[in-house]
Amino acid sequence: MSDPVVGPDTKTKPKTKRPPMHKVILLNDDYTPRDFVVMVLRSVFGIGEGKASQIMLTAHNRGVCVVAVYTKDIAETKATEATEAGRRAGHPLMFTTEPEE
Ligand code: TYC
Repeated sequence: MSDPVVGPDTKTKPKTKRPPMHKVILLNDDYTPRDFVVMVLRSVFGIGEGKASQIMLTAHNRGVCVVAVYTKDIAETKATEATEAGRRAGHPLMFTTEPEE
């Protein structure tokens, strides 16, 4: 007897999908000093001075600004760390996350 012919497993997806990405979003408030926001963007997200100032100003003027995009875990960890840095200094600074598209 010949062996049964087994075709390729069409149900197995190739494992080339990138993980879904999540945005970290900076929210404006009326109290946190601008310099403090820039300092947090630089220290927590490793963003340079010029870009950090732009992000801060966009949030200041429009209410929110996307800071960066990461995998879910990293986005949540950084948003918490940055919000916590504000809280420790007595500022209401807030970062949130949301899935990208
Ligand atoms: N609006 C704040 C102020 O006028 C500065 C600020 C900018 C705070 C951006 C938060 O996400 C922010 N002092």
